[in-house]
Amino acid sequence: MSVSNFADFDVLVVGAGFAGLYAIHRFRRQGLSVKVFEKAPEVGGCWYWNKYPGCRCDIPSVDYSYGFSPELDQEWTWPEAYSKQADILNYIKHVADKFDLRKDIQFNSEVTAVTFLDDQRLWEITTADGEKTTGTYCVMATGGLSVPTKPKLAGVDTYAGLELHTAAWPEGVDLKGKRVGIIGTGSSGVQVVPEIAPEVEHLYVFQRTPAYATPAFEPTMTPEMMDRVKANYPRIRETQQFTPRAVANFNARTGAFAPLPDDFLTQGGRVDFRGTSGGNIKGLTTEELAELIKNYGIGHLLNFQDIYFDEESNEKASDIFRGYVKSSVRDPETADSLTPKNYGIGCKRPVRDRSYYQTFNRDNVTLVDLQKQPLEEVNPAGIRTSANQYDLDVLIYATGFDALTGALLKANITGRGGLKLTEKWQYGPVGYLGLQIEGFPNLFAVTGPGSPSALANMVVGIEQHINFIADCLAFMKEKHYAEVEPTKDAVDEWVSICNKLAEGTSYTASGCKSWYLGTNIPGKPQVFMPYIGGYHIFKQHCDNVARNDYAGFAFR
Ligand code: N01
Repeated sequence: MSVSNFADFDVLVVGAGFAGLYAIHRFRRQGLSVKVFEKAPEVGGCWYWNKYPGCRCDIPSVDYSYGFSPELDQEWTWPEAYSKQADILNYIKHVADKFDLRKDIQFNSEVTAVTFLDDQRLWEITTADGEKTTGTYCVMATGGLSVPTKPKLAGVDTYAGLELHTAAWPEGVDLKGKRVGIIGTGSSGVQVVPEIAPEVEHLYVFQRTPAYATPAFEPTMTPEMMDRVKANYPRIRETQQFTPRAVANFNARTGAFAPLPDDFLTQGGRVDFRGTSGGNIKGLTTEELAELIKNYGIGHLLNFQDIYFDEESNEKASDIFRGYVKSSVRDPETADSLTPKNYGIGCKRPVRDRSYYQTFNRDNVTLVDLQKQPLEEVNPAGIRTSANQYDLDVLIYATGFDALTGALLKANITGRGGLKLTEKWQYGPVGYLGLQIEGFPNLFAVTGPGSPSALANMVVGIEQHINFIADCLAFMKEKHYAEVEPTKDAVDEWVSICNKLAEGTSYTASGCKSWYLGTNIPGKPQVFMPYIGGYHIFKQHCDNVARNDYAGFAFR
């Protein structure tokens, strides 16, 4: 039963991934009625859809999990230190069952419109079957990487073989003995390639831009390590709140936390958002660097703070990486093609691999460098480049997502006075704290553009955002406010802060193209979308806003 006399529910939520599930639990706790709409037949969000071979998280399992329930922490045992997709999905299902969340979720329900009804001051959700439901508040828990993209290549719909996308991978795919092509060498492609290469007859990897792929962390989790984690969970959860990536840096092997640099809480902006205090690469000698890489691996390059802010340091790290590719791949021409040249390390999101480069030493794997032989068309038999026809039984798209804004824009959201979100965001996303948009009262996004989103541990960011929203709704109830939305001044200031922080970093350097910037989607406005200052600073900012009676928000 809704607290409003008019709405079907207090809170409507779109999406039953990590965010939607925690929303049910948190809003219920303060006596609000909640209804969640989910397109899939199961909970899990991106961890439901991305079932491709090799899919695994690159954030430690103990961090990439909910922090709201000490009991859940103690009862759940992670099989690996960095989890496979199936293990994360099992965890999410367990949470849904333990907290009895499924009863508030309507599965197989794609939302086709989200509309503010001006006369009733309610949000109305329409699903694909035409059903309409109203709520006082609406929370878009739709995820930042949930709208897969397929490039508009010539002949793209003519392919006659089996076509797959990593982000919509069906059960029971058998690639044994098949001629397989894969387009895309970002995080998803780099995970798939080494996993399927041993079983396929031949694998053709169609690469447009080579990645900086650094070896993934060792996933082994022993019972002793898990015991140490459980004994330290309260501190792990607390420490996450004080780090840029919302990762506690707890070493389960030794039982030690990595020390936090003193300036974490005072720097207020340009911090080491990789989550460890890596110092600067600039002053290090070749011998010192070689020793560090020998001890910590090539991925340690990403820990040096100055690679994100100083061009020369970035070039130094990028060069070392280029040498690493050369030494990993036997065929010099393939090694050259796999070497990133026109942009620096730290522009795109770090890609973690398991023997990715070594896979190109196999006889049944061919790299097709699309810079040397452009892709001309997809045809019924496969792919034709300027140099060759590649006949394929299976074609895999690992071509990524319309990130951060894609799901919000696709939901067909209309705010006050008929204002469309597509119109409001025609030049790029503008909002306050990644949470709210002017002209869309009582509508909230979770980890939207303008929040740290994918630059930090998403699960911690999600909990922080849902807690903020729930506290704000409690504040409104106490003050008898009916509507909340950000002021224009607050939005302008926040957008300007986000832009200034991103200026002059490796994320926005010339030559850098990434989904953070929207360059992967033709015609998408090119702005750096996440807040770059670090999760911990962002959280402090949100806490201050709440403490000051939600400064920057206008209430009616
Ligand atoms: O997508 P991407 P993703 N012709 O956008 C190529 C998270 N994630 O699914 O670089 C040819 O990174 C494109 O080439 P280019 C993580 O946040 C995490 O791999 O644009 N190629 C690129 O190589 C990640 O960042 C994990 O030139 C085309 C690839 O497709 C995010 O999801 C695992 C093309 C797309 O790479 C997205 O990763 C997986 C075209 N027309 C995902 N269009 C982990 O936790 C695109 N490409 C480890």
